[in-house]
Formats: sequence, structure tokens, C-alpha cells
Amino acid sequence: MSALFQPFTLKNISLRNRIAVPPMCQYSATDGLVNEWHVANYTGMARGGAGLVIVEATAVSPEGRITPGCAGIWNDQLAEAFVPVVRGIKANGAVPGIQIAHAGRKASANRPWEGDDHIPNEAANGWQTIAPSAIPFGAHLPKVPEAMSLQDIERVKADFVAAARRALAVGFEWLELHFAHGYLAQSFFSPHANQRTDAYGGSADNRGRFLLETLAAVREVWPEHLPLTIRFGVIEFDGNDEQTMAESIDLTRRFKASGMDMMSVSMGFNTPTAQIPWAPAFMGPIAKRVRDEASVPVSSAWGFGEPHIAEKAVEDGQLDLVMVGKAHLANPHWAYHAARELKVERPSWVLPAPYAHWLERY
Ligand code: FNR
Ligand code: 536
Repeated sequence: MSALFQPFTLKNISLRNRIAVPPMCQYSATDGLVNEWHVANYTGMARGGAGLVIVEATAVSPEGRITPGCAGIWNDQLAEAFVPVVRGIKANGAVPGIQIAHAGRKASANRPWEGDDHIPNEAANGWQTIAPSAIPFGAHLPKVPEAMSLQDIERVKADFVAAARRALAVGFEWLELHFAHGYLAQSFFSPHANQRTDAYGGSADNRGRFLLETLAAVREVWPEHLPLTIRFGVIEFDGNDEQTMAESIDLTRRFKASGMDMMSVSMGFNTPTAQIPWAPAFMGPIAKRVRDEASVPVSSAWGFGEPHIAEKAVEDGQLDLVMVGKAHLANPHWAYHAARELKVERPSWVLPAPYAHWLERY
């Protein structure tokens, strides 16, 4: 019996298996508006058998986009464009989720395949970035962000709340807050990026304030019966990892008390000099530590795209859900092939009937 192919229930939402497609930016929207590319991309991965498909980092405001091609949900028209994405995911048996995000000091960049570097403020397609402090990320992202005023902080929290309302209105059933990868929320938590001297900087409590307040405000509009998850960068790989992990786990407990249902355990990317120990499934033990010490269900990504590795992560109690990213770009039917490789009794059952019926006769 495969652990990866056991169903999973969180709040009122049940997933057909433990395979999730993590948010992956497509950089293919126009002024935030998603299109046929996004419908095909997400529908295809749902059709392939994953239990959960989380739509890419979607900006809560125009200045919160990583690149000019990033998806947005800062008005109703942009939200409406997700309706066929949501319908396509659901029609193919997966649960539709969305990650809402603000890129902070990493915003205003060129698409990865067009340089990945900051677009100057003076350029027609660039914009002024904002962040907790006026400290640039560095390396390929040298622009100095504007330090946010208290009014800016209130506005961005309100933008997250409005984005959550719109996501609900267009039918998403799973909401993820992007508090990872050195983008705005997570940069508040990082001493590398946050050197504020007010209530939002300094102690771990203060650095966690923006994140906790955003979560609490979103939870008020996101229904109790639907999952609200946080992708959180719990570690920086900057040589100070024990302290960061302790602070992160402490904040995770408070996220849970403030209504977070599950954590997607990831890393910080707050400094270009991080020494990331890339290896298959290397985040597994870190995710398990969060799961055990904060008593929350967890998922994680980074190198779980080999079926036996994904299976073992669930079997060993490291992960409740396994995020399989790039392997889904290469093969949207990853779940079906994993089912075959893991010798699941009727592997084709992960697919919708029009495919499953014929593939049963192998
Ligand atoms: C990503 N990743 C990512 N993460 C996130 O939280 N929000 C996002 O929008 C994106 N966008 C994105 C785009 C692309 C093209 C890639 C490859 C990655 C990270 C992603 O969710 C995942 O964590 C990594 O890809 C690692 O998992 P895999 O690919 O090793 O399974
Ligand atoms: C992380 N990425 C995360 C993104 C955008 C693209 C890159 C996000 O969270 N929006 C990544 C880092 C290194 C290698 C692969 C992916």
C-alpha cells in the first residue's frame, strides 16, 4: 500500500493523494492578467493526477510582482481571469489552490530567461520597490528599496486581505500565503533585510509581527472550513541556522494559534551568499523538525520528484504532502507514472475516466 497515494484531508477539503504541485511562476501574464497558457498549464497538471495544484505566486498589488510577467489579483477583473483555471483544475479531480504574494525588494526584475536582474526604476517597465528597510538584496538585485512607512504596512496587509477575498470569490479552495524565499513578508522576519527600529523590527517577536498580523487579517475573510497554509522560509543557510530555526519554529507555533492550518516548509533566500546544501529531499529532515516541534501538518519541496523519494518522505513521517515542482513541468502526468513505478494496484485510477478506462488494459 503506497503512503503517497493515501488521501489527505485538511479542514473540509480532501485530496485524492499526497502529491501537490507547488506554486511555480510562469512569468506569462500581461499586467497581471492570466491567460490560456495558465489554463493549459494548471489544467494539465491536475489531469495528470496530483491531488492539489497551487497556482503560482500571484501579486496582491502591482508593485508586488517579481517581474512584469507575474500573475496578479489586485482587482476583480484580474481575479475573474482565474475562473477557467479553477474550473479546469477541479474538472480534472484536483483541488485548486493559489499562493498570494508580494515580492518586496526582489520585485521589478526581468523574467529569469531575460536576465533575472533588476529593471531600473527609470525604465518604462520597472518600478520602485518597497521593503522593511532600505537595504538591497544585492548581486543581480541591487536596487535600493524604499523603507515602508506604517501606512505602507497597513496598505499591504489590506492588499493581502482583498486578494484572499477575491481568491475565494473565484472558487479557490486552498489559500497559501507566500512568506518565503526572501520576498516581502519573509524579509520582515530576516535580520538580513529588516533593520527597523519600530515595532516591526529588532526582536524575533517584532520581526514576526507583519507576518502574524497579515495571517490574522486574512483568516478573518478566508472561511474556517477551507485550508489556509503558509509557505515559510524557516532557514537561511547563512551560518546562523540554529537560531533561525528556533525563531522560525516559535513563530510557526504562533501561526498555528492564529489560524494557519498547515505549513509548506521552505527556505529564506534573503542573502545572495547563502550556502544551500542542494541534494535530493534535503529539506525533509528540516520539515520533519517543524512538524514535530510545532505539531503542524507540513509539506515541502526541493528534490522530491523521484517517486520512491516522495513515497519515503510520507512513509517516514517527514511530510504530510509532497510538493513535486520541476518534475511536473517535465511531465504533467507525473502522478500516473509515480503510481505505476510504486506498483499502486490500479495506477490509472489517478487519471480522469476518459484516460483511465483505456490505460486499465495495460
Ligand atoms: C518556483 N518556486 C516557487 N515557489 C513559490 O513559493 N512560489 C512560486 O511562485 C515559485 N515559482 C517558481 C517558478 C519556477 C519556474 C520554479 C522552478 C520554482 C519554487 C517551487 O515551488 C519549488 O519549491 C522548487 O521548484 C523545488 O521543488 P522541485 O522543483 O525540486 O520539485
Ligand atoms: C526559487 N524560486 C522561487 C520563486 C520564483 C522563482 C525561483 C518564488 O517563490 N516565486 C528557486 C530558487 C532556486 C532554484 C529554483 C527555484
